[in-house]
Amino acid sequence: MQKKINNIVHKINTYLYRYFFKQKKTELIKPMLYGLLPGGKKVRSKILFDVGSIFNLDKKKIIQVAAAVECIHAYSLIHDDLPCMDNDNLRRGKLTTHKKFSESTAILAGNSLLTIAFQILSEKRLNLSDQKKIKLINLLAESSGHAGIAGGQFLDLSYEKIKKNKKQILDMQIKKTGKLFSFCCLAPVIMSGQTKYFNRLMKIGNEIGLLFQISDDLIDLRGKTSKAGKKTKKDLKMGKATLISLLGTDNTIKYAENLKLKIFKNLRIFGNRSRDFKETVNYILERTK
Ligand code: GRG
Repeated sequence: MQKKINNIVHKINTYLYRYFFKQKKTELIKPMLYGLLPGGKKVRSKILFDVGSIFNLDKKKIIQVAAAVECIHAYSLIHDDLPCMDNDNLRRGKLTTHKKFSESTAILAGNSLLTIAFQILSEKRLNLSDQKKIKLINLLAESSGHAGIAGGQFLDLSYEKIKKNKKQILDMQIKKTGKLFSFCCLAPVIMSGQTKYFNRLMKIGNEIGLLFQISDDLIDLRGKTSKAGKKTKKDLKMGKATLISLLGTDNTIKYAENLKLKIFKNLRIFGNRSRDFKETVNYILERTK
């Protein structure tokens, strides 16, 4: 599994370095690249590859879409670490972008990573019909904005130190984390034109996002800063609304195990073609960083 992920990391990093090398040489390139590379597990890209292989898609196209996703993801991490949000000094084992550069630079580098994601998806060299590209761009915009990552982050911050129920926590986490995973499950459906699988993969994507968020919360609770590459044991201190704070650790683990079974059940229709995907789901649940 780690070998497969390393292979994907290498492919995406190479694509992104080359892409950035071709950009106009501006002052923001350095902080953008700092927040983007190296580092990062590239789990979202792995999911894109896994679903891409279910639909037998060309890996070159998947790499380009994955590069766009990693730019959005890096943007969200840079902004998440800002003093006005989670105020963190460490990310991916190094100083956060605003600590390394400055707050305003981190905001602008983040904004530029957001827009470059759409630049990548609208490139001529992404060999898809214009109609498919527009669909991808539309879905990625929807997944990142007020009804997706940004909206989820808003809820996450406004729920601090307030008791929230399960429905509210799940809604916040599906937006904050699930929507980008959902995009990774749906992009290959759009690219392949096999739209009859849209709803099934949207559901799977949201659930994988939830699973990922639960494992992230467990790492925060039990993990070491040195291993995680970011400060752990923060959620409790900040009064974050998580499933762990509501249900307790044991029940949250049970919830996650159930979620995994649901995902596996929904993948059954794809038979052996979903083997890599299932491996990734197990990895998400068992990861320690
Ligand atoms: C609209 C994109 C966008 C951002 C603005 C700041 C913000 C709003 C959203 C924050 C979203 C956020 C940080 C969600 C948490 C998701 C999560 C568990 C991130 C950790 O992902 P990993 O572990 O990170 O995959 P690596 O470093 O491995 O890439």
